[in-house]
Amino acid sequence: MKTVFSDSQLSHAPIQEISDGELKPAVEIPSRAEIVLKTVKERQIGEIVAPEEFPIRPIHRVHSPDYVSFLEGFWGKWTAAGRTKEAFPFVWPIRSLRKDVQVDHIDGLLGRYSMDAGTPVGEFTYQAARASTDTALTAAKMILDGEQSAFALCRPPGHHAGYDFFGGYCFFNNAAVAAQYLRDYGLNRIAILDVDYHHGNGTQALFYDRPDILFLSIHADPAQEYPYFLGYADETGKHAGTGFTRNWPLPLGTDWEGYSPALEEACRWLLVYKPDALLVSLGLDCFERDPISGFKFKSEDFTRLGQRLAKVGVPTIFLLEGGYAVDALGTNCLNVLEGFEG
Ligand code: Q9C
Ligand code: ZN
Repeated sequence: MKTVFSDSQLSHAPIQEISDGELKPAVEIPSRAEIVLKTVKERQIGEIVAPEEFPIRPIHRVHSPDYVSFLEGFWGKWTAAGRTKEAFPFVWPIRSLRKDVQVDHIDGLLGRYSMDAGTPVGEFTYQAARASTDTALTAAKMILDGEQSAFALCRPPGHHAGYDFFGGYCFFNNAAVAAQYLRDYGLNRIAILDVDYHHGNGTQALFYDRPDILFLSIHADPAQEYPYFLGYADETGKHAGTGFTRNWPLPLGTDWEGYSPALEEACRWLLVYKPDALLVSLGLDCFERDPISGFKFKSEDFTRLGQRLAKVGVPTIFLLEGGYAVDALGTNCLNVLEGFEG
């Protein structure tokens, strides 16, 4: 399987994040991608190619143009306001506040276009997010060109990002942009299986009313874990998309034994749906030593995950999402990919 990656994705380099009432060292850091890339080379799973540079159009198919422009112009506006460090939002237009005013202040804009205060935005965030999406799109193009699998080594991740907001370390929804691209270039049915530890709220919301993109997610119960406000079992889609979203929220402490029945059910949905392509939002944060997560996967369990997905028998793109136990990230990621390749 080919891997897509660009050094430009390393330029987004958060320093700190707001967590548990203090500023802590950021966990979504460039070394995550570097160790995965290093392990791809060591285990020789295939060629590593740089992404093609795509125009903005495929991103505009999923994200609002004003959100994209906000991210693009963010650093200029931030520094023009005299700010020098990375940025965090701190005020949001929620219940009782006005959503219809055209905010122009940078702190207002940060809240207007975000879902949380835990996602630092820096000088090169836009550039890296574009490169990350280019990586996903290049992998999608490989599938259109007849490859049976591809690995998009995306960073920053994407699955929490929505139509017009960033959050959860995500800026552009790489999996969603790739899925829409596959639809626009000839495939009829796309399935997204999100195995990141956190619910993929952005991806789910983007396709919630659509039957042409099936969204399946196995994750920590949002009653106990971020993102708290989406990812419950009763969310199954709406309008024409009714029945085309499925969630398996699992309790903290879930290990492979607790996880695999949900995975079996998800795979059965894939067999029924018969997608033309499968996109796997591949978070590796189910790992037992992940510093911000509460599942109990061992490294060998990631091999099992890859093996099970191979049996689905559909052209598959793996897109890196979360996973923060940096020292084990390469091993766990390549275990999935090698398990899949058999
Ligand atoms: N005290 C992804 O895995 N909250 N995003 C962490 C820690 C945000 C994770 C709070 C978690 C977002 C792509
Ligand atoms: Zn995650």
